[in-house]
Formats: sequence, C-alpha cells, structure tokens
Amino acid sequence: MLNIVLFGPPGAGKGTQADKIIEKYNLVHLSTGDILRSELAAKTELGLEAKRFMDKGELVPDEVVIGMIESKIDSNKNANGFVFDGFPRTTEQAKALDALLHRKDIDVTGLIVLEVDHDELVKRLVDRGKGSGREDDKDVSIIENRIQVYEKKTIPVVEYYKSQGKYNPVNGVGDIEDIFTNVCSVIDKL
Ligand code: B4P
Repeated sequence: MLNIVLFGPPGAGKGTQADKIIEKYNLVHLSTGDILRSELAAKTELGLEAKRFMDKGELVPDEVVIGMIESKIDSNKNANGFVFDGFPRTTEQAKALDALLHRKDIDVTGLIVLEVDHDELVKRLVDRGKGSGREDDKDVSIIENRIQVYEKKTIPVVEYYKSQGKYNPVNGVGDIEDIFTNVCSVIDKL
C-alpha cells in the first residue's frame, strides 16, 4: 500500500499535485480542507464549528480532523493507498495518524514537502481569492496568519517524519508539470 503525506504551507500546491498523484497511482485523495469545506457547504454541525476557525486562518481542533480522517479511511477499505493532503498539520495529528494506520497494519510510506517561499504563497492565495469565494483567501492578514500558524504548529511535523527517515523535499516553485515530474521521481523511489 502506498500512503503519501503531501505537505507544505498554505498555497504550496498540495491540492494541485494531489489530483495528479491520485490519477497516476490510483490512490484515494483525503484532503481535510476539502472535507471541512464540504461539511461547511452542507451546513452540518461539524462544518459550522469548523468555520469559526477556518475563516480566521486558524487550525480546526485536532480531535475533529482526526475523527474525520478515521471515518474516511474506514469507508475506503479496498484502496491501493491514500494521499493525505493538508493532514497531519500538528504533531498530535501525526501521532494519531500513525496509531490509526498501525491498528490497520499499514504505514505512512513517505512525506513529500512542497517548498515555496513566503511571497509566492501570498501571491497565489490572493490570486485564488479573487475567484474562489473562500473566506480564508480574501484578506492578506488572514493569509499571513495561516502562514504563521503553519510555521508555528505545522512545521514541527517535518521533524516527526525526519526522525522516521521519511522526509522528501521537492521544490514547489515553477511549472506544475515539472513539479509533478519531481514528485513522481520521489514516489517511484519510495
Ligand atoms: P486547506 O484546504 O488544506 O488549504 P491550503 O493550505 O490553502 O492548501 P490548498 O490545497 O488549498 O492550496 P494549494 O496549495 O493546492 O486548508 C484550509 C483550512 O482548513 C486551514 O486553514 C484550516 O483552518 C483547515 N484545516 C484543513 N486541514 C486541517 C487539519 N488537518 N487540521 C486543522 N485544520 C485544518 O493551491 C494554492 C493555489 O496555488 C491554487 O490556486 C493553485 O492553483 C495555485 N498553484 C498550485 N501550484 C502552483 C504552481 N506551481 N505555480 C503557481 N500556482 C500554483
């Protein structure tokens, strides 16, 4: 089973590359951001609770996202593997994912980190905000908060996977197809 954690700051291109990876390797895409937005669109209790955090660029509480991921894994029992996009975002989430996968006798195969500089991230998210309708892309101060939250709470996840020998950085700036080629060469060696 191939289980990839696709990692990087907000706007690094995780969603963009995840779509291409799942098609090429026949994997299931689990994006916590997408799942939360669909809960929000359906106005579920979970979605309304998550909205309070997402609109400010803060992380949704760990227990909420961990529970969501578990039910998605359970509902895809015959999958060849998963691309985790935007999850784990805290060390607690990373530990919970390991525990959850180990109970099913599977493992994270590797972490792929898309590296993009700060100014490029802000530019991409401001551009996307012009048409996406996403509250968290509309305001530069919220975008900056998301990047700060990433640096404070999410970067430590890299150390967690480095200590397991699973860290693989890829330059996330440039042509989307070129980045995908580099991502695939990492996956093919895992
Ligand atoms: P996400 O949905 O994960 O949003 P994101 O970090 O902005 O990444 P996204 O996938 O959208 O951006 P991408 O890089 O693909 O999270 C949103 C919110 O949900 C979080 O702030 C948080 O509140 C909550 N949340 C989600 N997961 C959580 C968790 N595990 N725990 C707690 N809270 C959680 O693309 C960005 C833009 O760049 C796109 O417009 C794309 O077209 C463009 N782009 C991509 N590649 C490019 C390239 N090479 N060159 C130029 N542009 C490119």
